[in-house]
Amino acid sequence: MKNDEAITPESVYLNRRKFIKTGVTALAAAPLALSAPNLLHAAESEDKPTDYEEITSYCNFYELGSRKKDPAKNAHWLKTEPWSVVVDGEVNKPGTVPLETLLKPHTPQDRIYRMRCVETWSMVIPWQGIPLADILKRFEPTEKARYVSFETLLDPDTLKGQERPILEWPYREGLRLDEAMHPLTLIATGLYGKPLPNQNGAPLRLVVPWKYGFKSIKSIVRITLTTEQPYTSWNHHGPNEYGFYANVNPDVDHPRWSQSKERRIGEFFKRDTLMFNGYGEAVAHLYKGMDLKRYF
Ligand SMILES: Nc1nc2c(c(=O)[nH]1)N[C@H]1C(S)=C(S)[C@@H](COP(=O)(O)O)O[C@H]1N2
Ligand SMILES: [Mo]
Repeated sequence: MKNDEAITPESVYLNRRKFIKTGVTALAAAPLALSAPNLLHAAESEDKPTDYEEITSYCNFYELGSRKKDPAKNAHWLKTEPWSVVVDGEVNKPGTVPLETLLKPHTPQDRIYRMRCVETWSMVIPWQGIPLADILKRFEPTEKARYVSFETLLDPDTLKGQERPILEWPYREGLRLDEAMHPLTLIATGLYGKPLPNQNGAPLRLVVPWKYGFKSIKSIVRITLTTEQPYTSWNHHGPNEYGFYANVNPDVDHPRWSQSKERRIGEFFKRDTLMFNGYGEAVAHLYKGMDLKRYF
């Protein structure tokens, strides 16, 4: 895949850094008086976006193969039309997500987020999308809703990765409701100003920038609000290795490797991993009083 003119030039994203810095200053000065837009600008990444080529060719999407280059190569296995996303469970108005409006090229907002994989690589990705909260509110979560469960398409005939029992398919992830409603939590429908490539989770995927990459489930077909903590694929696969919370935390090692450093794709030297992937000012309050070594 090659960059072309349709891609918003990198300079446009880099020019926004000044704007973002203003947000950071505001945050330091008055952390409690923050409006949501300021908080978002503060939390957005000041780092240089990773090349489009890297973002779309170095992927984790086991349904399309388990090596990093497989999802781009096998992207055509995923058929995104027709597509529908059901929202059900603890909501007053169950139904389907209005994809016609959501996937229109000009409706989504730009968000530049740092992403950190539990495998210790990271990227900076200019996403387009809309906050998950804006979607969930339309379905009116009930008073009993406490968690949100997400499911990827199940279709082993075409998604050949699902023929192998690496995980229990379909891929499933979950968030606590307050995490799901946080303004940083995004349903992404594009990157670099272009529709989401299949290998990055078309037509829509979750992005939770303060958590390890596996929380950011791709190619979603179902969102269920629940009263109990939902099943999640990686937690089921290895409960000692992949916690339900999966917050980026340099102090909690994966049992088989350290989480204290990361390699930004495109860079040579490793950098220190930041608590909550650097989004602590925006999200630490969600975990007040919790032992994050126990709830890892
Ligand atoms: N359905 C599905 N979603 C998934 C995965 C997957 O294998 N299947 N991999 C996860 C992991 S481990 C990571 S790090 C991110 C990677 O997103 P990217 O390939 O767009 O960078 O997707 C996450 N979402
Ligand atoms: Mo990951």
